[in-house]
Amino acid sequence: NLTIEQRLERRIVDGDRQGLEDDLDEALKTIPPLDIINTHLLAGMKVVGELFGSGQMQLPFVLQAAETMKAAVAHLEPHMEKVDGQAKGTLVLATVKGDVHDIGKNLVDIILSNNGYKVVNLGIKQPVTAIIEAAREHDADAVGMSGLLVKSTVIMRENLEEMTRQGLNLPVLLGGAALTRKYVESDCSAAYGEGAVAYARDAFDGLTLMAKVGE
Ligand code: B1M
Repeated sequence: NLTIEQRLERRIVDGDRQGLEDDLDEALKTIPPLDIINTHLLAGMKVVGELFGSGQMQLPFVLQAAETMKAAVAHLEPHMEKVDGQAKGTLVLATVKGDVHDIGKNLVDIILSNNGYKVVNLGIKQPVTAIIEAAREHDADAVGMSGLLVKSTVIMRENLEEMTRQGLNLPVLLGGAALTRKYVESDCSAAYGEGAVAYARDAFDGLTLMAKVGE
């Protein structure tokens, strides 16, 4: 007999969407939606990452887990508190070239959007040219890049070099599981000329950093 929290975690690991919404509605009676995501659903995703990494789970099942996670987030989103009013600032957000992972990026979008920021979410596999173009077109206050592959951390650094060459020196937020604070604050900062680069450990960190951009 699992608790509702354990059941939700299991649903992510098993990619089990049958009755997912009923379980989420039950959880919502006592747990705030963001806590459901951060504590229970992400716990399931962590297990999936470990199983996949150790060869105990095959890719199609990882994909099912990701789809279940997305469905859960979509169901919870309307229940989240929103700050109304003028946009506090604009963030152009993308998963970098060659990388399809977007669950974390989309959480950043949801959390910032709900807190009064305008987020231009470009999607996955975005070349730096598209990011620069969108930053100019939308007169962005900051750029956010997400990526989960080790390869993506190199791409991010290259993107920063290209942004410098193109004369874009907006504050940049970098996030994703393969990054470390040290890599962002040393290698990436060094690659970004005049611009400022910050490491966002999670989506709330992203929110805190965006608030600093506006100061
Ligand atoms: Co992939 N995958 N995957 N995968 N996958 C990882 C990343 C991996 C670590 C798994 C493992 O081996 N243990 C591994 C990378 C290894 C490496 O690079 N060294 C890996 C691999 C190898 C791959 C493929 C290459 C597998 C293959 O094809 N053989 C392939 C790559 C495809 C590609 O990108 N070209 C692949 C594919 C997939 C799926 C499509 C099946 C699926 C993604 C579905 C999707 O996103 N739509 C998937 C998944 C689900 C994972 C794991 C299991 C979970 C990722 C996730 O969604 N986590 C992952 C394991 C892991 O991360 N340890 C893994 C939950 C999410 C909320 O966390 O995105 O980290 P995360 O976001 C966090 C923070 O990082 C931060 O905030 C969030 C929390 O609040 N954050 C930001 C993220 N971006 C931010 C931006 C910000 C601020 C904060 O501001 C800009």
